[in-house]
Amino acid sequence: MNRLLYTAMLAGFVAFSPLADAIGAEENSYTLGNLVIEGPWSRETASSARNGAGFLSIENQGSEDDRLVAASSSAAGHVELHTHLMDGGVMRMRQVEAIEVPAGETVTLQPGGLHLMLMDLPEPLVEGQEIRIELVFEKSGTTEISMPVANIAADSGGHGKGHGMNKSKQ
Ligand SMILES: [Cu+2]
Repeated sequence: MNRLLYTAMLAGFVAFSPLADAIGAEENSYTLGNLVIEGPWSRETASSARNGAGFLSIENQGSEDDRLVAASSSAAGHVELHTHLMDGGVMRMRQVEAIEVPAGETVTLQPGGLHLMLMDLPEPLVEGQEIRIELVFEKSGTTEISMPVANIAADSGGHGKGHGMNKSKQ
């Protein structure tokens, strides 16, 4: 798509969105069956960055375990489910097959932990933008959410501005 057109459409979308003046607002909440998805946010990316990350929390109010098994976004080539693991004193990201959402529990995707990995970004993520993310759950099905893009310095969980690939390497 023509970039100017895209930018214009995006500006229109943001202007008419009730979230336009509440970027990163934690009250941004979605219900899917027994699941409540809250506070989705992403972080702007450097123009050279190929990947970004998405964060949110998922509360399972039901009595049956569920799992997040896939995600996708028009803002990314593809989306992977990632976690962080310590490996020889270095924190590394690793793709996981699914993110468990046990009955009665809340799972939080956050910097330094579980996250959505937005791979092969066609365009950098820009602060103030909102990207659409489709989430696929094994039992509850599929939903689409809007994910505001926050400043690059937004709550990094003390892990610096990077994505945590080598954060313990000084
Ligand atoms: Cu990752």
